[in-house]
Order: sequence, then structure tokens, then C-alpha cells
Amino acid sequence: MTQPSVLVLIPAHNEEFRIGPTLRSYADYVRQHYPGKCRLVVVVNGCSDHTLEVVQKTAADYDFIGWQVIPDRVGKGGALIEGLRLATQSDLIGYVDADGATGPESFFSLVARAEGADCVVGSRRISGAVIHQLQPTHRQFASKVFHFIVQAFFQMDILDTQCGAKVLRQSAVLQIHDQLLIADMAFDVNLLYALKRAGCVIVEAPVDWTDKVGTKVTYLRTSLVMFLSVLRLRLFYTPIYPWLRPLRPLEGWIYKLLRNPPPRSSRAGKS
Ligand SMILES: Nc1nc2c(ncn2[C@@H]2O[C@H](COP(=O)(O)OP(=O)(O)O)[C@@H](O)[C@H]2O)c(=O)[nH]1
Ligand SMILES: [Mg+2]
Repeated sequence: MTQPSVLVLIPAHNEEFRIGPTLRSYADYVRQHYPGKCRLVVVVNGCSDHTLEVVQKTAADYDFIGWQVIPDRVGKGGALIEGLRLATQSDLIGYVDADGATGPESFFSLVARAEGADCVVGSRRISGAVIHQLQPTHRQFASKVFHFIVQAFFQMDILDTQCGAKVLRQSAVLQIHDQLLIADMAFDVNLLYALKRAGCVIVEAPVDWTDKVGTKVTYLRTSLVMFLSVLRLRLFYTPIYPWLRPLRPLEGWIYKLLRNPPPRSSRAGKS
């Protein structure tokens, strides 16, 4: 059986210390274990360090590593929205964090589960998941609160929306790409809810996961931004959304204050 072609996107913002080992471990794994076509693309965004040089140096050893450079700090979501424009090149499109929290073996176990699914969500919360290093207590707490809010708003019954490892079918990406607007870490909720609404099949599959030092998350600010973004997403899908348009400048001001990229305007004519 021919293996599907896979594109792995890695969003990276000031990741000069973490991206090298992650990229190399994925590239080595692909070379040794993945028989199909695979491309690794790092979406370098808003970097003021040597992330790009590290990626280029690593890419010199592997011809299937590429990169995109976005000069502005567009956020994890913003980086992935851009990266997902490459979806037409592969059967399956996945993404993982630059920190290597989910290793290549575990990521490719998601690829192996993609048969019959439109999206395979790497999950730390279902049976079979292995957590080598837990997040600090305050992050676990924020994560539980966020999960509670997401479930109350969207009733998706997905146990772990936030794990940074997911695999999508090309047709699913193309179907919902214009609904992807959230630029920050709540991007995953935007993605999953758009897929659900489109009737896509989403399955959760266990991953191996290790909390890594050097997180790009700033606890309070990120939590607040993620809350605002899921609230906005909830409102986006209600009839009152067009009436909230006059609040746009206020929204822009709040995201700026919280030093995070604001959600993009809709290209689907709903803004
Ligand atoms: N916080 C943040 N992360 C970004 C941004 N752009 C890309 N990322 C990437 O998003 C991924 C998740 O960040 P990470 O620090 O691993 O989050 P954590 O695992 O929740 O602690 C990493 O690959 C980051 O480099 C950005 O503007 N802000
Ligand atoms: Mg991470």
C-alpha cells in the first residue's frame, strides 16, 4: 500500500534553542521510518533571534526540510494559517510545536490513524497517552479551566483540544481554511470547531508528551487572550456577530495591550 504524502508544519517564534533538536529528530525519523513522501516546513514568525539560521543549517542536511518566513509576530495560529496554504501539496497535513513535546514516533502514530478520519487530534487525556513530564501546576489549572470553557461554549466532547500535535486530511483543510481567524494559541479550537461544523470526522488518539522548558506562553496574558478568542469565536457563529462590529477598535486595542496578534478579519464575508 502506498503511504500518504505528509506535510509537517512547525510554527516557530524565537525558537533558536528548541527548533534544532526537534527538526533533526523529525528528519531522522522520516529518513529511517517513513516510506512515503514527507516535507517538514518551519513557519518562522516574528523572530528576533537565530531561529532561521538554525533551520537553514539543519535543512542543509535534509532536502525535505523547508521554511517560510513571516516577518511579523503573527502568533502560533497566524503562522499555521499561513502554513496551511501549502495543504494542496500533500495528502495529509500535520503540525507540531517547535519544542518537540511530542516526538516523531508519536506524531507518525497519528498519521497511521488517519485512515477514515479528516482530523486526528493528538491527545494527552485519553487512555494510552504517556506523559513523561507534566506541565507545572498553574499551567495544568489553566488548562482545566480552558477545557471547561471550550466544552461549555462548543460542546465538541474533545478531551484535549490544545495538544500541539494534529493531523488533517487535505480536503478538510481546504474546506475550512477561510474560517481560520484566531491567531493566538486558541487557534486549535477555531480549527476543530470549523471542522465539526463542516461535518468532518475528528478522532482523538493518544500521544507521548513531555513538557519542555522555554515555553513561549506568558501565563496570565496568554490565558486572557485565549479566553477572549474563544468568546469571540463563539459569538462569530451567532446572529448577533455583525452587530458587534463597532467593538472592533476596542478589540484591537485589547489584543495590542495584551501583546498578542488580533484575530484576522473574515474572508468569508462575515466580518
Ligand atoms: N506563544 C507564541 N508561540 C508561538 C508564536 N508563534 C509561533 N509559536 C509557536 O507555537 C508553539 C507553541 O508554543 P510552546 O512554547 O511550545 O507552548 P506550550 O507547549 O503550551 O508551552 C511553539 O512552536 C512556538 O514557537 C507566538 O507568536 N507566540
Ligand atoms: Mg509546546
